[in-house]
This record gives sequence, structure tokens and C-alpha cells, in this order.
Amino acid sequence: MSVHELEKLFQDKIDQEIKIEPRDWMPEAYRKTNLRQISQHAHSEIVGMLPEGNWIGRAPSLKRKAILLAKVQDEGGHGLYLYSAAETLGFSRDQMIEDLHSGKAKYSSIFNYPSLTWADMGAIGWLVDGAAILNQVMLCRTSYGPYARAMVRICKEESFHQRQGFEILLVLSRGTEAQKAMCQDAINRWWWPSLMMFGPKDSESTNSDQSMKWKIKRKSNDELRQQFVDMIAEQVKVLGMTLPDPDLVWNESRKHYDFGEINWEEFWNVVKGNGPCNKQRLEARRKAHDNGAWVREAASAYAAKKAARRKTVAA
Ligand code: BYC
Repeated sequence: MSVHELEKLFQDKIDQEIKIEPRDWMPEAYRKTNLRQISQHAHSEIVGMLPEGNWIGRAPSLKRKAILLAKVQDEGGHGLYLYSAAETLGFSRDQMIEDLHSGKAKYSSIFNYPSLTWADMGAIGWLVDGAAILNQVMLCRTSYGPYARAMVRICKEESFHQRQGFEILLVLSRGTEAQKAMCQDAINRWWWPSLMMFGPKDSESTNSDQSMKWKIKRKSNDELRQQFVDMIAEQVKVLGMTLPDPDLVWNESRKHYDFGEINWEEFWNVVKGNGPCNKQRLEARRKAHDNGAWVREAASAYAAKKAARRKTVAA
């Protein structure tokens, strides 16, 4: 069969909503774009543990510590499912991790902002996980089987994450004047970076057209961002707080909220490695990897011992 015929069969499968599996024929560019997106997604989960990990020891009660610990552990688990899904595309986890540590691989811009107060744990859960869920619900129907299946489980956990974040802010929003101010300050600082999570505007998005044809993405960056603004603009009223955007207003004819322009210069700066915490985040990941070397060595030694024992028994 010619490549052209294979490509046609491949696209037919996608159009009929048949999932693409690791052993199926796929265009090289499809493999690469999935590998790019899934590995970036995995890195985001792993680097994303850092801003909240920073608060586990300082959470205001034992219950809050336990909840936050569970959430951060969930993010680590998400990273592992996603590295496994990416490995099915023929790239080793070691290589992916090396690319993260060298600064070659991207991860979500949002995790390069600092978590300064306890209210940031609420804002991250509500806004960051809230933005992530909208994107990930769409990805449950992505065309690459292992990615779609990883997303189903991840989404279940993310909805718990978002609610725990909202609940933290709800408690603060009903507290003292200082707590209310802390809540508003966290919303102010996380709002715009959360909107940036959806990626550049559709007109600037280099990968979207092809990814939509291949049903890797099913909604555009701008569509998802609008959905997020519409959802949060309503939820913020329950908190009695405001979003830091003077242009945010309901547009009756569009049946959507209008909102102000994102600072794209800031976005690209962060993506290129110059955000407030980029260097610190990579440093922390490299250090964690080095400190974990003995665990990897012990696991390999144990696996080798077990394999040798099996051989002796079989002989
Ligand atoms: N940050 O053509 P575009 C979580 C890059 S973690 C950095 O629109 P695409 C959580 C993009 O990669 C979940 N880079 O790209 C964890 C591309 O560069 P390359 C995070 C960004 O792929 C812990 C270029 O800009 N979620 O939930 O079609 C605690 C052009 O963009 C960003 C995911 O990772 C960004 N924000 O669409 C709490 C979702 N945006 O690779 C929570 C998976 C864009 O061509 N990813 N870029 O050099 C996706 O859905 C898509 O990759 C995106 C971008 C929508 C993000």
C-alpha cells in the first residue's frame, strides 16, 4: 500500500471515531505531535507538584495537610500515566526526563508562578485545575487511545481537585477581613496566568489546525478559554470576590462574557524560560531526580536479582 493510501485509511479511521492504537500505522507527524503534547502534559503534572508541594508542611490544619498531600500525589500519578502513554510512541521516559531537565522540553507556563500564601492553594485548585479540566474533558475523546484512556481517570481526580480549591477560597471568603483580602489577592495573581494555560490565540496557534483534523484536539484554544471565562465569571460571584479585569462583561448578543486582552508578551516570556520561577522549578526537578538515584538503582538491582532467581528455578 502506498503512503498516500495508508494516510487515507488513517484519516478515515479518525473520521469514524476509531481510536488509533500504538501498533497501528500512523503518519510520522501524528506520532510526533502526540509525543510532543503528551510529554509536555506529563511534565506539567510533575512540575505542577512544586507550587502546591511548597505548602504541604504549612497547611493550616492536619486535615488540610492530608487533603493537599493527596492532591499533590494525584498529580504525580497523572504524570506517570502520561509518561507511560507517551512511551507507547517509541520514546523512553529517561529521554523525556532528560529533555525536561535540560530545558529542551516545554511544560505549562502556569507552574512558573510562585505560590505565596495559603489562599494560592485555593486559587490553584479552583482556577488552574479548573482550566485543566476543561481541556482534559475534551482530551478524553482524543484520537490516540492510550492518551484518551489516561485522561478518563485523570479527569475524575481533577474534579475533586477543583472542588477542594474552591472550598478553600469559600472558607477564606467568609472569614476575617485579612482572610478575604488574601483570597482576593490570590485570585488577582492567578487569573491571567490561568487564561494563558489554554495557549496562544487560535490565529497564532501553530499546531491547532492539524491537531483538530486528527482529532487530537476537539476544541480550539480560544473556544476552551471562553468556556473557562464563562464558568469562572459566574462562580466568582458565589465567593463574593471579583476577577481583575475591568473589561469583563456579559455580552447578551454573543451569550458569552467579553474579557480583556491577555498580556501575550508575558506569556511568551514565561514559555521561553524567563518567568518568575522557571529556573527554580527546573532546579528543584533536577535535584529531586538526583536525590532519587538510589531508589532507581535499588529497584534495578532487585529486578535483576529476581530475574536471576527465576532463571535458576527454570533451569
Ligand atoms: N505553556 O500551537 P499551540 C495540571 C506552546 S497540569 C507552555 O496552540 P497546542 C495540574 C505549545 O506547546 C495539566 N507552552 O499548541 C498539575 C506550542 O509549542 P511547541 C496541563 C505552551 O499543543 C499540577 C506553542 O506554544 N495541561 O492540570 O496545539 C497541579 C504553540 O501553541 C502553552 C496540559 O498540559 C502553555 N500554556 O495547544 C495543578 C494540556 N500553550 O510544542 C494542575 C495538554 C501553548 O510547538 N496540552 N504552548 O514548541 C494541550 O492541550 C495543548 O498542548 C495546549 C496547546 C492547549 C496547551
